[in-house]
Amino acid sequence: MRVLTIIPTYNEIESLPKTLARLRAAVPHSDVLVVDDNSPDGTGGWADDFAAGDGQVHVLHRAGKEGLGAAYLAGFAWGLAAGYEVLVEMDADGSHKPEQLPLLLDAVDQGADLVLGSRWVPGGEVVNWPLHRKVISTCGSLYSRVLLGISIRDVTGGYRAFRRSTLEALDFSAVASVGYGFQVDMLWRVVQQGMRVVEVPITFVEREFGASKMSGNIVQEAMLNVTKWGLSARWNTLKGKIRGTRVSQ
Ligand SMILES: Nc1nc2c(ncn2[C@@H]2O[C@H](COP(=O)(O)OP(=O)(O)OP(=O)(O)O)[C@@H](O)[C@H]2O)c(=O)[nH]1
Ligand SMILES: [Mg+2]
Repeated sequence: MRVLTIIPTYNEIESLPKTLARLRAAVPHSDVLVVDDNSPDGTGGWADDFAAGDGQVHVLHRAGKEGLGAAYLAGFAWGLAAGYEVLVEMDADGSHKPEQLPLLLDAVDQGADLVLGSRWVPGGEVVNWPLHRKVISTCGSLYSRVLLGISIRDVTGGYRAFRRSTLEALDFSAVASVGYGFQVDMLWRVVQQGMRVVEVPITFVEREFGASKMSGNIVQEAMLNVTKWGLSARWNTLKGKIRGTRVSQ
């Protein structure tokens, strides 16, 4: 299968070289697309130099910082146009171990439409996270599970592998969320299509270098959207039931 690993970057000059070297060594058959939002620290220029010496690495430059979601959508569009069969999401900061990518790709091979690298299934773990991050992440996933009525444990994780046909079934123009909200948004759309989502355990490692782009606004956006989607799904089910009752009367 032709695999493209997409790595969005914003000021990752310290992390990207290590992640890219590890990825190229661990999964040499995967091509790579770095999607850089004109990082002030020169990450995009560094990636260009690297790509000049490695024909499997490509760089997509965007004009400015528009959030993780917009960067991934641009990366997916690029990858689909280039004919890749599997499109992978991976952070630049070392949190997603390139050495574990084969686990995700195996699950695609076995038929999954979307594979989630999961911190919260047995065997999954988080290394070096402060307690408050664990609490936010587990509570966020629990809240989404209950509201959306899904059994998935890690809804916000960003280490994922999409089958090409999965992305082709989605309407990118309707995806407006940024940050974690983007990950939940994409997952919810895939679930609603009735496609097969599989979680595989991963070891998530807190970034060693650079600054996190996580913010209170991003958490808030995700929570608000989940509430909206969950209520709207319940409302639609209820409406269906009421209609069904009327028809059968
Ligand atoms: N192109 C682009 N990449 C981004 C943007 N925001 C974040 N990223 C990248 O997306 C990945 C995840 O971002 P992080 O800052 O690590 O966010 P996080 O993983 O949610 O937060 P931490 O766990 O604290 O690191 C990293 O590779 C970032 O460089 C953006 O606006 N544009
Ligand atoms: Mg990170």
